[in-house]
Amino acid sequence: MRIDVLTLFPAMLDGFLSESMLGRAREAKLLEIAVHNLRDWSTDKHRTTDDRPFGGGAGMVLKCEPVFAAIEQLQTSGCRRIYLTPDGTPLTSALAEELSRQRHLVFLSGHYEGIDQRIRDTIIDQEVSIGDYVLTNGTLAAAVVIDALARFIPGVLGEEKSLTSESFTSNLLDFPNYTRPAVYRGMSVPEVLLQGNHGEIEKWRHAQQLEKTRKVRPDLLKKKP
Ligand code: 6GU
Repeated sequence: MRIDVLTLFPAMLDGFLSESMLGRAREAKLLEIAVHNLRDWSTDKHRTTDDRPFGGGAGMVLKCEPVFAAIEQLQTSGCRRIYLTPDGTPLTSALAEELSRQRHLVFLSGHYEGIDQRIRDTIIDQEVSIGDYVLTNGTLAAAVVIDALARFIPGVLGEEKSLTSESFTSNLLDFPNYTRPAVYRGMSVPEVLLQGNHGEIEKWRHAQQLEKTRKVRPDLLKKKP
């Protein structure tokens, strides 16, 4: 899969996209990611990308010219052009999985008070939010969406535990995990995990998942599995 990210803060992504699983996925060519500075498409000598809003009000608005020029240069036929914004469709595991099956994604990170509506009306295919809170700009949100979708690309997780047993696929939160030592500062690992009876371990883990989900996310229990 190919991903292009358009942002005013490319340095926010450099380290993130080179570390850990994403870094390895890129080295293995499972993912090809390019981060671009929107300023590179500004046309005036001050490298302007924003301007004052028509109608007045606080803050600045991302201009049409650099964004249209950038997206028109980067887009390919059939690619999905996504604008990261708190008023977009909420990101879910299902959406991340769907995005992971696309051949080419172009992410546009907003900034300031917003972007010119004509961009959203014409060269954006989908608007995505990562939750009900507001970030200073969409660049971290783009990082979150990329991380979430990368986990669904075959080969990215390697020997990690299977995706199907996970919280937002099964609608149950995870069970508690333990490793050696069996007793640490007087705290013992639950006996059932030390006995090696896999049927009993499965039952215990499922009960733990139900209890945790009831306590923390009762809304998940009402959803279809
Ligand atoms: Cl996608 N962008 C910004 N700026 N804030 C957010 C967000 C996106 N999703 C949640 N909050």
